[in-house]
Amino acid sequence: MALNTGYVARPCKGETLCGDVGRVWQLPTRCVLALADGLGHGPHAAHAALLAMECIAQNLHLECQALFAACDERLRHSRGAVLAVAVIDLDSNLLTLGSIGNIRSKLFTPARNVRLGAGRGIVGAGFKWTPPDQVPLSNGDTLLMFSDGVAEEATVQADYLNAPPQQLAQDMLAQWGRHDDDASVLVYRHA
Ligand SMILES: [Mn+2]
Repeated sequence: MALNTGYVARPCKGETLCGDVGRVWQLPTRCVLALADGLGHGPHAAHAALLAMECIAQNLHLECQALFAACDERLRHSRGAVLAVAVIDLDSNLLTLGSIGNIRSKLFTPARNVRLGAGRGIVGAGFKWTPPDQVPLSNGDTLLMFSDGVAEEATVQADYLNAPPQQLAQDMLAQWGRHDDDASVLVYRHA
């Protein structure tokens, strides 16, 4: 993980493979973060989430909608997954956040906390596309993406937002994570 990102995932109790998978790609002018939660638990859930990551890795040049369409096609014969993808354009400082299903994405800035990503459905089972959110970022803004194995109301105290992203991810999981579902947290701090 790069210095300005953090990631942690743990399988639900009784499983060894985690059905939540997150990845970060640092490109010359963009940073791409993705978090997928394969339906259910165990190897089949992990397989679906890994297929999504593989598909994104091979299609990083695509626009958000086309990227989700490619993932939907790739996951057609899998369990399916919920998926959120954040693209940060490092020239324009613009965050584009596409999401299908219940990966939670929250942006913390000094002025406000914003919940992003409203698309419903399952990647691999077809879905009605919902246009991505677009938000300009300032230095220090922190994006948290987490699966439903972490409490929906999970939040970060303002005075804690400067903590290193990896520590933030670990502490979030420790404080808000459930043990009866796969749980994962992906953090990005804009710099
Ligand atoms: Mn889950």
